[in-house]
This record gives sequence, C-alpha cells and structure tokens, in this order.
Amino acid sequence: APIGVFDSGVGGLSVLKAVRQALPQEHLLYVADSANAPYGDRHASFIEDRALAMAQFLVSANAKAIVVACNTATVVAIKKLRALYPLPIVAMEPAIKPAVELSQSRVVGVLATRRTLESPSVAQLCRLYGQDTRIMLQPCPGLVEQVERGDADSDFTRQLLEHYLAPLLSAGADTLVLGCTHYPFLEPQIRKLVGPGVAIVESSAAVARQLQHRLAGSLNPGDDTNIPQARFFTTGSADQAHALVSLLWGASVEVHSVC
Ligand code: DGN
Repeated sequence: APIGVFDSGVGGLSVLKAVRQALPQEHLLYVADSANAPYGDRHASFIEDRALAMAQFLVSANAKAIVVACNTATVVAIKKLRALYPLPIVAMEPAIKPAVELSQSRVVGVLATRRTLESPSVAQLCRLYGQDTRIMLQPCPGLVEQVERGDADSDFTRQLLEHYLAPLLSAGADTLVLGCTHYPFLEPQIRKLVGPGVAIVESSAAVARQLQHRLAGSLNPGDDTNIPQARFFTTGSADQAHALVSLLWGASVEVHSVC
C-alpha cells in the first residue's frame, strides 16, 4: 500500500522528497488540490472540506498513512482528519523550536501563510519557545502563487521576498523558519537575499522521520522484488501540472486528473 501525501498544490512535493529520501522503498501517492490553491485566504470551512476530500481520495486509493503536507491545512483540519480516519496521519508544524535552539541573535523570523501564523498552534509554539527569543511572524501572501506558477526566479518573486525579509533582517533575525511547504522551493532565492550568515530551517525531514517511526512494522521490504512507485494526481489541469511537478520533483512524471 502507498503512503498518501496531499497539499493545496505543488508545495507538498518538498515534503514528498523528504519522505522519498527517508523511506526509499515505499510507494508514494501525491495529490495536489491545484484547482483550489492557494488555501491561505480561504474560509476555514472550505479548507477543512478540501482537506477531507483529499484524505478521502488517498484512503480510497488504499493509502496506509497520510501526510498532510500543508501547514495551512494542518492548522485548520488536523483534528477532524484524525477523528475521521483511523490510519496514521502525520502533519506539518513550523520548525520554531529548532530555530529558537539555533538562533544566536535571539531573533527568529517565521515565514508562512497568514492563516497558519494566526492559528492557535503557532501561538502555542510562540508561548513555549518565545521566552528569551523574539519570534517574528511574517505572513507572505503571493509566494505560494509564484511557486504554483513556476515563477521562482522572476523579478516579482524577488521583490516580494525582499519586502517580506526586510523587517526580519533589520530586526537582527539570524534564523528563518519556512512555515509553508511551498517555500523550500524558494530557498535558493531566499539564500541569495539573506547571505550565508542566516540559517534557514524547515520541517520536511522531521515529518519524514515521524512518518518512518509511525509506520515501523508496516514498511516495505527493501529488496529487488519491490520497485517503489510514485504516482501524481491533481484537481487542476493534468497537462498544466506535468511540467511543474516534473521540475519540482526532479524527474519527468505523469500527472493524472482527479476531481
Ligand atoms: N503549502 C501550503 C502550506 O504549507 O501552508 C500552502 C497553503 C496555501 O495554499 N496557501
């Protein structure tokens, strides 16, 4: 049975890559809700409905576990998902804790969607880890769209990034948290703007490790009879998704349509 992974769009591919690296022998199933991306500014009830539809698709395709590869869907829908489905469900959490541990300047910047940053779970992380560290929450509207357009390298993307990074850098942030699964695809562009002295942390590897732990005992054997597959689905146009998914995944892959 495959591991099912979903996101509002292609951002979750950054998590899928970490899962592939940690669990190379597993079959993977990815669904991008591109017809409805971005989730950031939608109603909570809409995001919850979409998360349930994506999970239902993965369960119907026989997934043995689900990875909610979207911080926004996690803060809105994780409780409901776990209440409805008995299989292991692993979800995102912005890497605020590791960032606080890493920071020397005691100023940490968190980049994510507005909905993620306004969630009780992020407030809780700030209470827990923000005692001696200033945790600056920076919503970044527009960045998800740029990644969805395959536009990471444009001038407009650079301007958006400069705009969002400026207040963090001038406040002395030496550590940045990428709290949206789309943003790792902008890491080279962020690195260029912040220089070598700023640490950039994100949680995909931690999520993959957690998944590995949850699945211990039901992992595929790593022998030559098992050829691990990765299959890709989108609620948007499969033709349009093909080039972008292939680019971000790093290999030419077929993308299929789902509703
Ligand atoms: N990849 C999603 C996240 O991690 O929050 C993006 C959410 C969105 O669609 N705006």
